Amino acid sequence: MSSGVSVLTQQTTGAAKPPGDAEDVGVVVDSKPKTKRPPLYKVMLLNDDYTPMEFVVHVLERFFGKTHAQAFEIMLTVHKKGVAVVGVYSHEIAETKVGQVMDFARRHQHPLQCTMEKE
Ligand code: TYC
Repeated sequence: MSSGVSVLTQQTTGAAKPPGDAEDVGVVVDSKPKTKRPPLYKVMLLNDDYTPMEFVVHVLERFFGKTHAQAFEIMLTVHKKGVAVVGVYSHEIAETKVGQVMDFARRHQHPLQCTMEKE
């Protein structure tokens, strides 16, 4: 990131003097650089009473790149606690994951819910 201050030899006035006079050389201070990191989003799975455990494990492997052991552990956390964060992503990636899971669950007629929330 830049310092926010740059010293430039720039004309600061131009009124009655011929350009290029020494007194006309000034200092320009940049405004503060205000680049922001893009927000991140938690993607969460919610528990329900009907979606089979094996289906949730499969979702976690297929769409979230979890190993079978990781997927089983996360599934059990959701089953016991009601919800768990399964990953943190940019808005676009999070939206894609949520869409993929919701679509996959709907196609298999399971009520599994997947949501996203700004971190
Ligand atoms: N509670 C479900 C059952 O007993 C399993 C389950 C786990 C469902 C996680 C959804 O996100 C979920 N079959």
